[in-house]
Amino acid sequence: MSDSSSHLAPLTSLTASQLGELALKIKTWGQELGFAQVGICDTDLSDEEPKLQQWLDKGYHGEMSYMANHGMMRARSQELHQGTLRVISARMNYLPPQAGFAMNLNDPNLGYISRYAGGRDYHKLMRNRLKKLGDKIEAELALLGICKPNSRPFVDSAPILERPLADKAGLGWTGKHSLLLNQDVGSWFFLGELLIDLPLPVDIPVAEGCNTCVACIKSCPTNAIVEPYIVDGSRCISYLTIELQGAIPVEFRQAIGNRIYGCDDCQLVCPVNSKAPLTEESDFHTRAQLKQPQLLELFAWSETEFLKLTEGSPIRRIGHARWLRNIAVALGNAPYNEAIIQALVARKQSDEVDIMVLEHIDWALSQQRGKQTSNENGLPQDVNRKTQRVIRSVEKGMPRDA
Ligand code: B12
Ligand code: SF4
Ligand code: SF4
Repeated sequence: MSDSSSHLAPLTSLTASQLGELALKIKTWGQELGFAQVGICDTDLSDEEPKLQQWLDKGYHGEMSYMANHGMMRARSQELHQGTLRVISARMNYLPPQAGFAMNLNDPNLGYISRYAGGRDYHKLMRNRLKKLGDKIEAELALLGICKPNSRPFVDSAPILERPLADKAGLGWTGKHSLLLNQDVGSWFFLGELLIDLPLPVDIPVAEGCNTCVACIKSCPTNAIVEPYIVDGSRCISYLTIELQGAIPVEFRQAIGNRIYGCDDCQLVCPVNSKAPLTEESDFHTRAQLKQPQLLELFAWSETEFLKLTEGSPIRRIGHARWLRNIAVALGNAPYNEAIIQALVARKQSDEVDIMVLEHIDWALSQQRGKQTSNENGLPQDVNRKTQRVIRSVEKGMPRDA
C-alpha cells in the first residue's frame, strides 16, 4: 500500500512567490488566531551569543540555573529543533482592563500583582494558538500538493532567546529595560514562536526608539537595570518574588514595597506605553479576588484556598510558602497597624509556615514594631521617591488606568 504523502511534492519545490504569498497568509492567520502581530526571521543569533555568555558569567541569572543549562542552544533555534530554517515570532497583548496601577501602588495595604499574572497562564493558551497556526500552514501546503512541514511551537518553555528573535522578526525594538517594545503598542505583550523548516522571506527589524530616555533605569526599585539593555536578573523584583526559592535578601525587602508577585515599574514609566491597547483575551483579565487585594486577606488564605483560588494562574507555581513569604515582606513594609502585628503573630503559630517563611514574618514584625515606636510610618525616602515617580507617570501617561 502506498503512503498518501508520497504523492506530495517536497518543500523545496515551493517557489519564491509561493513562499512570499504564504508569509502574508501566515500573518493574517496569526491575527485571526488572536495574535496582535506576527513576524518572521532566520535562526542566526550569533551576535547575541557573547552577550548571553557575559550575562551568565556575571551571575545575572542568580539561581535560575535553567538559564545556564543547554550551553548556547538558547541562541541556536536550529539545534533546539532540528531542521529549523525560520522562526515565526508572534506577540499577544495582555494588558487587562481596569488595571488600577496607581491606586494599587499608592496603597501599601494592598498587594501589587504584575498585570500579566492576574488571569490565566499564558503559556498553554499561546502554545495552542501557535500549534493551530502550524496546522493552517500544513493544510495550505497540502492544497498546493506539497508535503507537511516540520514545525514546533514554543512559549517561554524551552531554551530559546525569545526577545532577540522577536526583535529580528521586526516586532519591535529592545528597550533599555531589555523588553521588546513597539512604537504603536508599547510592551505589554507576551512572545511565542513557531519554529519551521520553510525558507519563508524574513522581515526587517525596526530601528531602536528609546533615544535619550532613561526613565526605566531611573525608576527600577532595586536598580536591577545595571546598564542600558542589561538587567541583573538576580536583583529584579520579578526574580525575587517569583523565581527565587529561598529567602529574599534583606537588602531588597524594603524596595519591594507592596509588590508581592512580579513588578511592572519599568513598563509603567515607559512613555511608549501610553498608547498600549488592552488585551482582547478575556482569559488575561484579572480575577476578582486579585483586583486591588488587601494584603491581610491574601495572607489569611490557607494552602487549600491558595491552590483553589490560583488554579490555572501563573501565581500557583510559586506555591503557598513563597506566597506567604512575599506577603510577609509587604506587610513589613506597610504602615504600623496592630491588626498586621496580630496577623503576623497568628501566622507564626500555623503549621503552614516553614523556617524560611518564619524568618520573613519575624523581619516583618521587627519592621512593624520599629514603626510603632518611632512613629515613622513610611518606607525610606529613596524608596518612596521612586514609587511616587512611577505613580505620577501612570497618572500622567495612562489616565485610563490611574
Ligand atoms: C529569564 C527571564 C526573566 C528573568 C531575567 C530577565 C532578563 N532581562 O533576562 C526575570 C525573572 C528577572 C524576568 C523578569 C521579567 N520578565 Co522575563 N523572561 C525571562 C526569559 C525566560 C529569558 C530571558 C533571557 O533570555 N534572558 C537572558 C538575557 C541575557 O537576555 P536579555 O536580558 O534579553 O539580554 C540581552 C541584552 O542584554 C542584550 N544586550 C546586551 N548588550 C546590549 C546592547 C544593546 C545596544 C542592545 C540592543 C542589546 C544588548 O544581549 C543579551 C542577549 O541577547 C524570557 C522568555 C524567553 N525564553 O526568552 C522571559 C521574558 C523576557 N520575560 C517577559 C516578561 C513579561 C517579564 C516581566 C515584565 C514580568 C513581570 N512583570 O514581572 C519582567 C521584566 C523584567 C525586565 N526588565 O527584564 C517576557 C517579555 C515580553 C516582552 N515584551 O519583551 C518574556 C519574553 C516571556 C514571554 N514569553 O513573553 N524574566
Ligand atoms: S520589573 Fe521592576 S525590578 Fe525588574 S527591572 Fe523592571 S522595574 Fe526593575
Ligand atoms: S522607559 Fe524610556 S528607555 Fe526605558 S524602554 Fe521605555 S523608552 Fe526606552
